[in-house]
Amino acid sequence: MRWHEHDRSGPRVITEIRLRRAHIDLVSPFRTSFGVETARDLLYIEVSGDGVIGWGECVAMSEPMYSSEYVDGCEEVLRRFMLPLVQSNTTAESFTESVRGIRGHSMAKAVLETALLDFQLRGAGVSLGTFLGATQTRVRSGVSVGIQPSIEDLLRVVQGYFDDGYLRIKLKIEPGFDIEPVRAVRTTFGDDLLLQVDANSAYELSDAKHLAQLDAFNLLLIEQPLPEEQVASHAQLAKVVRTPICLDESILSAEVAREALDIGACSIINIKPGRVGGYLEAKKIHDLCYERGVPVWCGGMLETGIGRAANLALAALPGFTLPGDTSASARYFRRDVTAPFELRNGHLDVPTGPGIGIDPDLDFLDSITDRVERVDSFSAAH
Ligand code: SMG
Ligand code: MG
Repeated sequence: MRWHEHDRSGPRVITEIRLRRAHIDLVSPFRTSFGVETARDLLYIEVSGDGVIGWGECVAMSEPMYSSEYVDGCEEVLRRFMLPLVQSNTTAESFTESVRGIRGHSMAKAVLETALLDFQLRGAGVSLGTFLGATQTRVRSGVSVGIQPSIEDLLRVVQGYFDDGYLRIKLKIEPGFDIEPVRAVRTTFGDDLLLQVDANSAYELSDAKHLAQLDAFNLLLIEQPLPEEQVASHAQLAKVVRTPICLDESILSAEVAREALDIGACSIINIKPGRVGGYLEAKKIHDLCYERGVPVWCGGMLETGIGRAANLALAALPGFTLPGDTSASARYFRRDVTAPFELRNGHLDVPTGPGIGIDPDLDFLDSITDRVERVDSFSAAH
């Protein structure tokens, strides 16, 4: 479905673009196999015109540890190579076409594409969920649990999320914190708990036998055990490990997803719009997997309410049959930049308003903002 099919009043004209940098503390440190996050270094793009503001939130972290992108680098490539391509009538679709020649930098592309998409959908009075083809009004919510100092700490943290009502628990693992923590959680919480693990590429193919010990715990999946580039090695690993392999970091586009599925590198995919260049490419991956009966779920990058709202719209598509890392605002922040997303019976509601369906609390957002700048390359072009 194209956005103009819904358009009630003609396209809005973009008159200004702003780039905002902000920061917000996490409620607790989040440790993965690649590092510890204690705060979120934020970059938002605001596309405005005719009284409408479209918002995008960049998912890159402050350091290039999850992937090669990092938030200051995103700002640089946006300013130098992407924002100058935007004109008053640029749409998400035309922008995506125009940056096809820029290699990589998916997270930078995604934040601008999302702001453009939100702008045009708000102008047309259409929700992002409707635009993408959402079939659910609320989505099942999972939570990602960081590596803890001890198994005792892990059990306490998991108990807290279990009591909150999360419907699926994901444990971050790394060599030295894998089999025993998983065993402890499985034993303590029983066989009915939906449980999965995420290694963030911390293992090698030679660890296959070690990882096969996880087969004893009836996990939903093991996420990204091997390095991003080693897609074919995952197909080898899948021959040794019975637990389904899910790829995250490796899946950079619908084409990579197709190839990974074709060679048996994974049987489940974690879709993160930021990692694949935006919601249009994310939908393509969904459609491909849906057609093939491959389950997908929506990943998370510690987003504030702006990014979370958009992810919920995506997670409402019919192929998202597994709970995602779409947790409530309180799992991340003492106060969110939007009205908080709250868990109700383990679900989050999908916003229904135009575009991403939620507005930031500007007073609060301003209070955590380091700088907001009008983008000159855009204004100079008009
Ligand atoms: O948003 O709840 C969230 C984070 C979920 O574990 C999560 N994300 O590899 O899937 C992943 C990680 C990447 C971010 S870690 C800082
Ligand atoms: Mg992951």
